[in-house]
Amino acid sequence: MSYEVFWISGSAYAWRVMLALAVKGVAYNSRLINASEKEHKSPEYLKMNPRGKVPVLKDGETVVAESLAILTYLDEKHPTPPLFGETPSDKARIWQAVYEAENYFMESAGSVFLPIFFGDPKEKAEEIKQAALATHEELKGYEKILSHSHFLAGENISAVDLVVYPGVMVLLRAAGKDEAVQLDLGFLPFKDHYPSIAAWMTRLEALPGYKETYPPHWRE
Ligand SMILES: N[C@@H](CCC(=O)N[C@@H](CS)C(=O)NCC(=O)O)C(=O)O
Repeated sequence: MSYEVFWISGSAYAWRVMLALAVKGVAYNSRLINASEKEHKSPEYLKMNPRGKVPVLKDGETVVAESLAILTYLDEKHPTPPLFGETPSDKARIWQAVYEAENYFMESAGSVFLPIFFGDPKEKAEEIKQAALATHEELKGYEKILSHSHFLAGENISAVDLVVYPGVMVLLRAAGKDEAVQLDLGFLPFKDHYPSIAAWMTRLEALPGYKETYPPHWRE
């Protein structure tokens, strides 16, 4: 039986899961949720995830929410290529990087992109600028790593790449909005500021199956 992935177009968290399936070459049924119709708050959906959030992965009777839990589940079921390393020290190193990405990069990037998408960027300009500075610090760290290795945890793709990539994409989408351009947050043109990160993004975008993971409403 094939997996079902419940997702919202443009969700960085759901994107991780679809990228993981692409990396592992595993087929899945896409269940794209219409967020404006609040399908993720329907009684049927809330039975799968009472928090009403995406992503959710359904594997027969098994239902998993929380993107990192889903990545772990998929890694157990399809160990090749491993997303969380093979040795204890690799696992620790990758989990450390994943938690750092979640707690520092996504935290600060979210404080940039959420008010741009859902708030009032003019009113929140100072907070957004502060969060942008913290985000640049994290990006500088990634730029340094990627200037001498192909992926964020070494020469092989791992969970940390799948956590950071969608976050960068959503950040750049927000940074390109007219209201954000006026704030001069220093992310664009991204390739000029962060050439090694940009090259890594191109590598990830070459994954077979990448195209299906791209947010459909971004194509419009
Ligand atoms: N910690 C969760 C975060 C999931 C999350 O925040 N999803 C957002 C989309 S990016 C969502 O479903 N938002 C809809 C809502 O809260 O109504 C994970 O890693 O899966």
